[in-house]
Amino acid sequence: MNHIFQQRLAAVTAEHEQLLALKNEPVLPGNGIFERYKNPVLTAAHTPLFWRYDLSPETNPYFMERFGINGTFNSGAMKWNGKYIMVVRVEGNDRKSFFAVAESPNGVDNFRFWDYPITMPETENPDTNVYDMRLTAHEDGWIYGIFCSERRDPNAPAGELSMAVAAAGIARTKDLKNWERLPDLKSQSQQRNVVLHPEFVNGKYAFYTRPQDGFIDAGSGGGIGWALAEDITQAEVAGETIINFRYYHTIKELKNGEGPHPIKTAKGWLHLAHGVRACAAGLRYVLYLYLTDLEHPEKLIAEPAGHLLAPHGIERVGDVSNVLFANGWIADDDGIVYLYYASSDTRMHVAVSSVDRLLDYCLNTAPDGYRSATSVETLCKLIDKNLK
Ligand code: M1P
Repeated sequence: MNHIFQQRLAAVTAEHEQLLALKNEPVLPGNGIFERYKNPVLTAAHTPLFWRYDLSPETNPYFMERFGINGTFNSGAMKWNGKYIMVVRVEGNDRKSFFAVAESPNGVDNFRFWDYPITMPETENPDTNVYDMRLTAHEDGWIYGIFCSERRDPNAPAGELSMAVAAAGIARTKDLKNWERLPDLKSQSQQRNVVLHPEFVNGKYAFYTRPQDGFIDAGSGGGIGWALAEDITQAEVAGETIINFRYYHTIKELKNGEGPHPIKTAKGWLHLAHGVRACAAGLRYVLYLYLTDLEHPEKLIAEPAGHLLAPHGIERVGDVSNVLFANGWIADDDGIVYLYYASSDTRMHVAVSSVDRLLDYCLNTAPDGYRSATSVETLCKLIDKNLK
């Protein structure tokens, strides 16, 4: 038997097993709102060796990678059959993303990929790239995956190879293995970060949208939108309204987008979203929370100023640096919330909180006053309270 092959197979297998079995632990004392966990929960190195290597010494004598994985990020999440599930955006070295399921028994470590990635059916207009799935177990009985479908702009001039069109792809499943692809969401504008609300609203399917002027620019889009659709099998954005606006000199002045579908709580729908601003280092993506009315999920009740989570330490660096992005969280039956977030378009992390704590944060953190003077007012009120 080939010596190099055997040696490398043993070393790579041992390293992989050690990584998958690594116990995670909270970083304490934290800020009281949530606890970050020490290790990323998924990286490219977590993907199965039988995805990356040809395991035959005859056809792969040097035991070299035959299919490179570049990143595992922007994952949808749900609790399913007692397991913590992520539908992960896996990106190959060829820059194509695809979806794959990883599961953990406890939500914070030991995530393992299922043997096969998801084979997502295409529409008659094949996607070039698919990514960032939001999972919704809808009250109609289906599990929906809404994701970005990207295709080359048909109006791109010859030789212009980066103009693209983003649309919301829609698929549904009962077992996370077999997916039925429905027509993409019809919309006047390009769409990314589209999310399906878990309940019917006035008997209709409700979508959180993100109208955008171009593939990258939200432009005049205004913020996170809301649209109702009669029929999920022919879903169309008609009469979109903006429910979470962008503002000058805030964490979301350039763009924002809904994260996973909101969590239903006694005090309203708890939303997680990302906000983007531009700076000399490029775009900075952070995560923020807002709360909407239980009966009218499109009506804002509360929104703390600023970010909930921003890139920190190693999270700052990756393929697209200075980015936190979240499209999956799980609210467990005991009220614990597992917030899965990706850093720098590279890897997945978890932060743990609870519905009570996130509501407390949402309802008792001052909103943005949009001026330095109002921030100082807010701070002085707290200092007064503490020092009197
Ligand atoms: O690279 C950062 C993120 O950029 C896009 O998000 P948005 O449409 O809000 O700008 C997406 O491509 C996302 O996947 C990516 O993480």
